[in-house]
Amino acid sequence: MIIKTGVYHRTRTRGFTLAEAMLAVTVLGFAAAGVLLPFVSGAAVRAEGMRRTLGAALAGDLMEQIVRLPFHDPTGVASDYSPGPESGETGPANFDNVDDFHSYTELQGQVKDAAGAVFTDPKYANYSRSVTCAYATVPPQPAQTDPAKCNFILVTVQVNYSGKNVATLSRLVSE
Ligand SMILES: [Ca+2]
Ligand SMILES: [Ca+2]
Repeated sequence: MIIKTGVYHRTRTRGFTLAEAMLAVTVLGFAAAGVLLPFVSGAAVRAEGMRRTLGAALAGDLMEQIVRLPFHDPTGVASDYSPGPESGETGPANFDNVDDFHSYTELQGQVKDAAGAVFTDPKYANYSRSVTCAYATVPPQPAQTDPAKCNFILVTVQVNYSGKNVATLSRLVSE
């Protein structure tokens, strides 16, 4: 009986059964997936990082363009505190005060440089930008519902990539 058991063991160690081989292949498959996954997600993270970096630059560029304008419209009515362009103001080229940029939008593929020309480089093709301007107060000033009593404008620039927000920049402009 002892000798037979020894022979049995030698037979068993000659090779893998089909089930064992399949198990080994499965385990190797999982191991390979585990090794490759970090590389795949690493590339995705890098691409996302680049989108956000360019998005933040586009937000910053537009913000610079906005905040260098005067707080009040130079030719408008001093009591006009309704955000948005005045009559005849059609775009950044003739916007003459900060709140003219309220609701300003550049649709996807229409993002413009500081001179007003649409970027032709394909890397800008999926970006869009939008702006809101809201009259605001800053503590310790009490909150005001009347914009005429506010001496700040909160400017917010949002940049999207294929409709997904990649950068949002807010700045307070004082009167
Ligand atoms: Ca204006
Ligand atoms: Ca205005």
